[in-house]
Amino acid sequence: IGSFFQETPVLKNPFLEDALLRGYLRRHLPQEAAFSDLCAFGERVANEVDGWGRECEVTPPRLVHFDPWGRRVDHIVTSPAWKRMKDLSAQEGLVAIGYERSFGEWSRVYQMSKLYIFSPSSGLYTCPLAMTDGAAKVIQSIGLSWPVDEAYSRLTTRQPERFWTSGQWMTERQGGSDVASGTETVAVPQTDGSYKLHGFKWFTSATDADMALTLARVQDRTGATTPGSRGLSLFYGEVSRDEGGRLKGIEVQRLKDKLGTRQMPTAELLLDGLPAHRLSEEGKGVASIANMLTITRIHNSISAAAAMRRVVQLARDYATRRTAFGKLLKDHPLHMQTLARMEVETRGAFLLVMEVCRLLGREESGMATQLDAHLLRLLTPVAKLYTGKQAVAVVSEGLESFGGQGYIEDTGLPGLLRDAQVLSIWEGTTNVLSLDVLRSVARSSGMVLHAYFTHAKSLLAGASNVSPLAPAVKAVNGALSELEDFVQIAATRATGYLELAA
Ligand code: MFK
Ligand code: FAD
Repeated sequence: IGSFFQETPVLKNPFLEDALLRGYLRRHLPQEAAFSDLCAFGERVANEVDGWGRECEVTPPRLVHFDPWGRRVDHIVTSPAWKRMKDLSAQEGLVAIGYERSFGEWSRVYQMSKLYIFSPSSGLYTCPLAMTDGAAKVIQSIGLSWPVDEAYSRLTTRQPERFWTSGQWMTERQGGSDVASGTETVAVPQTDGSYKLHGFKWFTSATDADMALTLARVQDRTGATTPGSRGLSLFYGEVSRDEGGRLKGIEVQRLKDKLGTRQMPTAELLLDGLPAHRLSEEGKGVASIANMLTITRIHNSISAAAAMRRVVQLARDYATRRTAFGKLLKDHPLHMQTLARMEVETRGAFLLVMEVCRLLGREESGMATQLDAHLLRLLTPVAKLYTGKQAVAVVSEGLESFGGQGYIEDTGLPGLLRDAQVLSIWEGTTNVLSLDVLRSVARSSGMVLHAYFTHAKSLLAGASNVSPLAPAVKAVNGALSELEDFVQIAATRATGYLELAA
């Protein structure tokens, strides 16, 4: 049999291993407190949390429909590691940091840096955290009054025993992208001003959440509803149980059998009289949940960049251990070229996503200019759709860099690829987000594009100070102006086409 065994790639502190992340933070957020927190968290991720993430993967959730005596209970049983992730998330402030704003306009960059380190080891706990963050953002923007003030304080707390997560129930069988015509769920008004929801939610992730934001159509006295987007309102519902242990107004139909994200339950839910409160004006549901979409799409982009970073870190480490043709992989120029290409993609993704986080932080701390606001609206879908695609390509290439071992399940590597595949599907598919980019251009009369080109030129202006680059910068500036004219015309045409198609 022989005595040779392949060496395992070692996960080192993902913060200390990431020169780009540290360099970026040193430039923008040089506070010692943030550095030492990220360093300590990185140590914890490598030595403790990564093992829990693996436990979540090998102990997926299961649904228990009935108790031993035949009563319907609909219990989603999750692993102890999944529950530890919840406590850890509260303790480490993975949602709270964004709302405490201790680092002012840089608080989002700090929060997202922590999530970036955490994500590939989190056993997909980043999914409920994204939706929790999104729900807190929606509630904050609507106003912290009853009945959601208590929910907000629980979503943003650092105390594990008080911490709540939220679901985001939008997709129904008829339409996940086309929520406007696909939503059949109705909200029946009650005499006390609350509602009861009846409908079927086709995909609900991290369904062990404590509450959810969802969309439904308010019924009038005759039972009629308004079709399309103008008939949708935003609702808040708590997931709770009656004295008999039965879910109030919800039946868990089944758990989805998924390609990836297996660590986390995704359920089909029958809403059968779920008690709920309307949060938006009637007919303003989509516009009101848009804040949640912005936050979850940014989280998605962070997860995509983080998956790329993780596979590159592991592949680099492996290249220092594995020998082929008489030398280490790192001494094969062709292999290093492959790793270098992955590194470039990862860096590009990281910088794009961090720019979006920076803009979000500026907007939330009241520092954003109009240009910043336009850029945030434009770059959020761009970053989500682009990094989602990059993640699949880079992680796939990354698996190949381990040779056959990259295909072997208990190395933990294949899960990275499975989980990357969802990033371009949920929270808006690539094409749907492309249309969202056009929507943002159209609604702003082209101002978002103008903001983009102004921003690109200001970045170039920085480079023109480096004298060897000056002629190139001048040429690119000219090209950018021409491109802006061209893109504005194309966008106007595309918008006209969209209106025709609608
Ligand atoms: C690891 C990280 C993981 C992250 C968590 C993942 C968990 C999984 C969770 C999910 O997948 S949840 C389901 C996510 N579903 C989607 O993302 C739906 C995809 N479809 C779209 O995004 C459609 O574009 C959309 C449903 C929003 C279109 O709806 P409409 O009703 O056809 O759009 P319309 O009429 O253009 O817009 C209605 C209003 O919303 C308008 O405002 P006004 O009423 O004030 O005019 C729009 O401006 C506004 N709006 C739409 N999209 C917006 C937006 N506002 C800001 N930002 C946006 N992106
Ligand atoms: P469709 O809308 O039917 O899209 C099918 C195809 O058509 C796509 O390629 C799409 O790009 C394309 N398409 C659609 N419209 C257009 C158009 N106008 N122009 C061009 N192309 C178009 N949803 C929730 O609400 N909550 C959750 O927690 C949740 N969790 C999920 C977990 C997982 C693991 C998965 C896979 C999905 C989850 N979803 C959730 C659902 C997800 O958000 C939807 O699947 C997604 O938005 C796409 O909707 P759909 O499945 O109806 O696809």
